[in-house]
Amino acid sequence: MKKTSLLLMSLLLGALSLSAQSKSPIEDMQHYGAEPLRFKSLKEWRKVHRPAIYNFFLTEVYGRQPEQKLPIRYEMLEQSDKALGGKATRKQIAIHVGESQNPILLLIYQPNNARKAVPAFVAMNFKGNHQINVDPEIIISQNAPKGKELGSDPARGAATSRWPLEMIVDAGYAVATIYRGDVDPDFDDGFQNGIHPLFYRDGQSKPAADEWGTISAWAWGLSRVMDYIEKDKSIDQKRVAVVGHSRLGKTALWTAALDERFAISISNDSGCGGAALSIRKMGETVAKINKSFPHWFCDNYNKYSDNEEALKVDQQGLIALIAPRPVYVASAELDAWADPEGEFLSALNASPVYELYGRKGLAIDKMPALSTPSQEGDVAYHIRPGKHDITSYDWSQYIRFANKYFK
Ligand code: GTR
Repeated sequence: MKKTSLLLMSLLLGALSLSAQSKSPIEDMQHYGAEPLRFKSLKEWRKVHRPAIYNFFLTEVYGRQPEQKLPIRYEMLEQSDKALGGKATRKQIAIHVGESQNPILLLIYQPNNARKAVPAFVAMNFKGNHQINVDPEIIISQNAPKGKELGSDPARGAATSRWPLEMIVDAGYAVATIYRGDVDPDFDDGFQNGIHPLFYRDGQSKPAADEWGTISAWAWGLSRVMDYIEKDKSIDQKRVAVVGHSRLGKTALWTAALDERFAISISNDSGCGGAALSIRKMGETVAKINKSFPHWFCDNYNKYSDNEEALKVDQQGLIALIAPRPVYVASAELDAWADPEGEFLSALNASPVYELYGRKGLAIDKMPALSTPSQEGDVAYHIRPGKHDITSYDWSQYIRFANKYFK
């Protein structure tokens, strides 16, 4: 061979291997779309498809959490067994992250007189721990809404209807909650507040395109609650459900996908970027959510704005990642923004993966009538009358479902 053709040949080979290297695993990934996830064997799911789908959500949707670990310290601020009229113990714990002066405040109510460690619902709240109940002892976070909105104390108990604490405690469960703003305030400030900056590498000022947005940060916070529960012998770490409403429902699903210590995941009206299939473009779409909430997902997710067809896997993949652990998806009739049918279809299309584990997925294949929960399978679903909200009806169904596994 002539010298020049040898040179050309090696150039060509070099270019080929370069392009092979730079091709991301996402481009090479199979396109599952929004279809039912049917595979030949559990082995194939675990070896091939699960890792690919996991990587997709990790790097294209919510963003990777940092590998770096910061020292975490739990400080018991207050404890009383006189809560909720004497039926519950209230605990308030400051979760100190690294050098941060801004702790995450964990509030727990758990039944008194339990003979052994109790199961728990872990849930994030929207406006501060003090809004979940009128209990005057609840410590108000320094990050909670201030000024006029709070006044002397008017917001205390403002979200009581979303937190039927007595019903939950009477059913034998603990409730453990943290305020979203203690982990990462819910607005776009270029990731300068909240926990993100604590993890920046030298010279880094915002997360890379595949690194965590706010939902992944909230999920990180919920995992720290689980770390606490592992230390508290009065709560059974093996019987913990993570539950969330709306944006926090998206978070509850992603938290359970990331952290296998959560035994059940419950998505209440989570909609776009949660349980709902994006491909349907009903109600909120990927473009709309990225525009209104540019901080929730990782930067890579912008690729899918008005481009849902390019999503290698839709949100049924997120539910499948939680399998074989039970998942509950719930919708509200008037919540068209969250696309109830899209939420139902995700639950349905994730179900074949549950069957690979020898479990039963969703027990129905058509949307059920209002207030007719399907809880026979390990994937459950209900749609209730009313608007976008989490109500005591929703909670009563979650308790019934959790009882199936925890009691
Ligand atoms: C809406 C948002 C939804 C949902 C909801 C909520 O504004 O479009 O995705 O998360 O907020 O969290 O209540």
